[in-house]
Amino acid sequence: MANLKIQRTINYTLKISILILLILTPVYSGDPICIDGLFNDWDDVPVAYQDNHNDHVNADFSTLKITYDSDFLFIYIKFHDNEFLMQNWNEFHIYIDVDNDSSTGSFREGIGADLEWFFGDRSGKSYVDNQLNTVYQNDLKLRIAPTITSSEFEIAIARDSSPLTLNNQQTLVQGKIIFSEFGENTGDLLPDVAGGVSFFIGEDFIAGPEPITLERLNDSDLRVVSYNTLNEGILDSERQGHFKRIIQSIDPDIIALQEHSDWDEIHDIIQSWFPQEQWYASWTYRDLVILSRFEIIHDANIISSERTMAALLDTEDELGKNLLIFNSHLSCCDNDEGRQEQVDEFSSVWRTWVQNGDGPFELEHGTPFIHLGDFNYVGYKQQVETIKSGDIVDESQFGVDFLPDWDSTAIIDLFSRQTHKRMGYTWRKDGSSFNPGKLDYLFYSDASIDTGKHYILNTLAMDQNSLSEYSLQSDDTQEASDHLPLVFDMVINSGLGVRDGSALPSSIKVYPNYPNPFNPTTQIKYDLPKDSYVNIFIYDVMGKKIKSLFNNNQTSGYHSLRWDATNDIGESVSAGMYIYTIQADEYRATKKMVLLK
Ligand SMILES: [Ca+2]
Ligand SMILES: [Ca+2]
Ligand SMILES: [Ca+2]
Ligand SMILES: [Ca+2]
Repeated sequence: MANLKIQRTINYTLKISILILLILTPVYSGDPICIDGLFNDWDDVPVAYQDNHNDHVNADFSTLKITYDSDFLFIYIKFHDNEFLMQNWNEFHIYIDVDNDSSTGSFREGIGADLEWFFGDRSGKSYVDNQLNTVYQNDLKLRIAPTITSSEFEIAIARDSSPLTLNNQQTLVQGKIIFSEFGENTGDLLPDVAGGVSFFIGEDFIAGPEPITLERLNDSDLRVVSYNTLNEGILDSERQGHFKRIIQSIDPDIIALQEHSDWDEIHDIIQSWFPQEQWYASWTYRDLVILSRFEIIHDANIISSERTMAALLDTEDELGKNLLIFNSHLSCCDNDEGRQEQVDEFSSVWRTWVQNGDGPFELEHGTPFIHLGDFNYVGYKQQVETIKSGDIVDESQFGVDFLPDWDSTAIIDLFSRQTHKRMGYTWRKDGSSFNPGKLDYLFYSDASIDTGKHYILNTLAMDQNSLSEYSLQSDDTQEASDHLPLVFDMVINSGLGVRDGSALPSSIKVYPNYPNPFNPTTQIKYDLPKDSYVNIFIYDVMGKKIKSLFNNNQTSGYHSLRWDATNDIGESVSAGMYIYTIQADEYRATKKMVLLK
């Protein structure tokens, strides 16, 4: 009798437990994180742990977020204050219990860590079946952004990497994470109590990004590519075929090369790849050269180290103005002082040129300009700041700060991603201890230039169909150079220019929004042959209306509206696909657009 009672109680308890489990088992969902050094893609990811303030020695961990997509485990770490360099100058350790089993791996703060990664040392340890293996960034497919100092970082580790699958013995589904300031029991520990921060990986599939096609949005867009060709790669017979396919598929108007010191052979090669048109080449300054379909009016060295050059291109017919290109290859690696001096000097040269007209050649006020190249930015973020906003560090030698754009504002630091992957790195060397990073930059004067399409080409990330479409091979960018080409289209006339024929459109027409994909604004153009009641609404992919862009009577003619990626209450919306509809009387059109962040 007593036994039966116990049995019934057990059954009852079991039923209740299962019920509770069913109710409490959450559905885990990943997030489409782009490792690019921008963090708005983390906005919707819940905080996994908020660490105490002032429980540290040098570096005070604050916020931890954890998510995943189909390829990567993503970790976001933010500090309460100060800036740090993730791949150097620190003793930060992360411990990951990848099988959620405290009896396997190295026991630490209540978890069994099967992977320890020492960020500042760029090495780690993986424990599999009680065997210890030393691992490096490429074993994890470790990607971290930004590559410069920051108070927040986004980190990706491949879910199929050997340390996370315990040498293919498991699929990563659940684990625990600890961050430690010094890799020992001093300094800040995250979390503040033993046991780690748990994470779970659901069975949801996170689709890859909408591929960025290689073509221009409009034939009239001017395209520039910045490319460090690694030790005169284009002249290297072993690599020339890779470069030829890459450059031909990009089809640029302007090519800015770094690590290229031959002064004229390059011109013949580029010309032979594009025989239909005349190409022009600048003089080669140190290892910098600019090639262009437009005549080069002037070119010059800009700073004493010869690490920045300029070329003025005759784009009068295309832009109504000439175009100024700065091409830089700054000092490498741990030479932070050298890089800072180079950007300080650049800012002072530009200030003198703009303010006093005292430069290497005559320059018309308002000339559109971009500054691109291999900036080797792997240290202090101040060096980026100096180029962007003219904030000079050594003012005693280089003079006062100077906002570099024509409208006395900062210029724009372009954040691009790879065409087929949510990654923003432009440099990758799998045999190096350094994880891939953003070393190549493009800054542009937004007072004089609008962006069209822009991307980083990484053929390894492209599918076979896309490769075939552009006559590319999977290993092209990998074999050509340790840098990837950075492509930027300039939009000068955003479609509002001269129209021939009658003053009024003959039929109703809605054009594709432009640019698309876009960030952060896009333009929607449409023609009305007669006065109409017009409404333009924007919907998210779930079909929810998020913005009424226009809802009123409108006169016949050529119209355009801008959408700044905000909803009806003025909040910025998240990256992704959106749908816009235009209704004018009985006419209705629906089109898709993609917001990139
Ligand atoms: Ca990001
Ligand atoms: Ca802390
Ligand atoms: Ca374990
Ligand atoms: Ca702590």
